Amino acid sequence: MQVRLNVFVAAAAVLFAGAASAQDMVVKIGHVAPTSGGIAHLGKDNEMGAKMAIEEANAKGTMIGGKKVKFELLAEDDAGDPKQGTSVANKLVDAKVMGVIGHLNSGTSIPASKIYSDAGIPQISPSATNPKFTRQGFKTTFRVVADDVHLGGTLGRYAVKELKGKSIAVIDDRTAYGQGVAEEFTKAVKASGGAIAETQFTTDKATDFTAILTAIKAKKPDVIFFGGMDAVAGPMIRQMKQLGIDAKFVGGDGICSGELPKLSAGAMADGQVVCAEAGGVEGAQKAGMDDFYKRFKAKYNVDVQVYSPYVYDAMNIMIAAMVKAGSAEPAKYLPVLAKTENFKGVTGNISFDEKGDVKNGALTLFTYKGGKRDQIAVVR
Ligand code: ABU
Repeated sequence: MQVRLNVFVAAAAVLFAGAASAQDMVVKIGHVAPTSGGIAHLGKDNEMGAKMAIEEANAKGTMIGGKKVKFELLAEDDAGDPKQGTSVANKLVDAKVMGVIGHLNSGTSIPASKIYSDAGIPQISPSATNPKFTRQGFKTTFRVVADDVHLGGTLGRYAVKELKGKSIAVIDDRTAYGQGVAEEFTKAVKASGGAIAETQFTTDKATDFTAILTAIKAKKPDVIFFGGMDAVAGPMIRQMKQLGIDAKFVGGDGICSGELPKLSAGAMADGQVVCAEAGGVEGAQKAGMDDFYKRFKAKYNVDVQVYSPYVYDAMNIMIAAMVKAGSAEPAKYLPVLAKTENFKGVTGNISFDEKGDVKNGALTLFTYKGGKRDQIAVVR
């Protein structure tokens, strides 16, 4: 009889493990990224980072205000489209999420931030780098990566001083991110004593760059900067090779993915591409990032693209603020979140400034060798 009772208790424990019990408090957190379209691989990378953080928080039995919490991830796809971005932002507000991690793109994060601000819901972007995102005066808006002033500025100086660019061409995809980072790059080139030989534009959906690359080729470029994402950069690098353009190809975090070599169909030469991730760790902190990369690969059987560690940290920062505040109510934990100081994340120690930006953000410069990202340096 006792044996049967034990079997029943064990079976019930298995059945209910992982499900919210009557005493559990359910806390919904939204995540938004483009999980369809050209940069779906980046959006899925972000979403997996969010899921990993949520699952770990649930597994360790996180308590808020004396209650065990079951976090629920409401993952939405904005397709990188500003209109769809605002539509899913409204959907998440209606679903009564307590916070949002996202969006991935600046072009979606910026319009969505007004909706979250109006609803009083904290939003942390792990990857939107346009400076405007945190400069709108919203108390609910945060980001855990450096911005385009830092990205474009560093790359502009690098193009002149390290790559010794004499004929520099600039292309951007006319998105909030692409245009913004290209403008900052251009300013830094000029401030470093360089000059821009040619400026061309494309879109974030374009696939044929023959006309703009032909115009650039006439200027005999030694450096081409692209403000845009890897899905466009890959075919652009391939077409540069087809047109016989032997120039360095430089871009921000949007091109700095694990997928870029595949997207360029192997057309990039070793050391030809220089890009910058909008964060970075060095020294003793590198162990945390390396460990995340390993755990991510073990869990999902795919490599990190760029941003998933930043999503993971953003989610954990939000949860830590709820725990510290003893409440998941946005009005209660928002002031605690804003005071985040020295949070020990896998992407480094994170503190927010008065705008909601990461303090003293780092960048990591990479090139590609043998089809793999190869670190050049971490710079602040
Ligand atoms: N930071 C690059 C990709 C995301 C964005 O800012 O649009």
